[in-house]
Amino acid sequence: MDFEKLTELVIELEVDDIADAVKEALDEGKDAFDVLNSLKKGMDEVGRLYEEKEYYLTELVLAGETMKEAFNILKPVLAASDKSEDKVKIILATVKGDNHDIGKNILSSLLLSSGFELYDLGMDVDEKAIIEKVKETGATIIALSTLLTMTVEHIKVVHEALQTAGIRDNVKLIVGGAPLNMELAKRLGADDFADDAVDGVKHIKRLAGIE
Ligand code: B12
Repeated sequence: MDFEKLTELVIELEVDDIADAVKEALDEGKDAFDVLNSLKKGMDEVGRLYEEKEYYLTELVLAGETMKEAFNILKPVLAASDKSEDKVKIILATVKGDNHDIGKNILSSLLLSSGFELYDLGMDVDEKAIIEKVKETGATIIALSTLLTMTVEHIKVVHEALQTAGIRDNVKLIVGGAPLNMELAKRLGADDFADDAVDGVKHIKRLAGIE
């Protein structure tokens, strides 16, 4: 299994074949980080095709699923490696009261393939769980998703709970989801907003001082 083929499988959204291909590459003795890089290359291309409107949301969702399948195989191998130190830690969640996670999961795949250490808390997550995780992991970035107008206010709840806990200045808060825009995000206490996952990764890299 060569690296170009792995990249191709991601671009072609081969969700059913990717796990076997990754297994094959690892069985051949290929380095898990090189495998990850070839998958990331595919994901970068998917991002580019999306930005150029050759791919749409359906393709982005499928690419997310494809990466998820690949990560299921890669994760334990990567976790066992000592190269995974000094990574920027990110907490990702859909806010309390909101059970939409498709967009969050796309962002999750993109962040993992960009080499971040990710703590995905899932959906319907309250401020207590987020603060606990920040304290436990020392994460410096919190990324929150919300799709419901009804739940956007929960971003403010998280922002204020971080202030109360005295750790607001230790983290950057970025938010996304259809009912939001930069102005509203800032009003709710967030530091940043991005309107899609591809752009979200770019913003997060900037917040982390990587690019
Ligand atoms: C799928 C869906 C559901 C599924 C969710 C399944 C799941 N596991 O996620 C189910 C059926 C469970 C559902 C339930 C409900 N839903 Co619904 N749902 C949708 C639907 C059709 C698609 C959402 C979606 O996944 N889009 C695809 C993803 C990829 O897009 P996305 O989430 O916007 O994410 C992108 C960006 O926003 C961004 N992004 C997202 N999060 C983040 C975070 C960060 C940090 C960053 C940087 C970027 C980022 O990146 C993503 C990719 O580029 C939308 C309508 C629509 N067309 O959007 C309604 C919609 C969101 N739902 C709606 C409603 C009202 C509901 C219900 C209340 C319905 C009901 N009466 O029960 C319940 C709520 C349940 C709850 N408590 O959450 C409304 C919300 C209206 C509003 N403004 O409040 C919508 C808009 C439909 C409508 N037009 O009325 N829903």
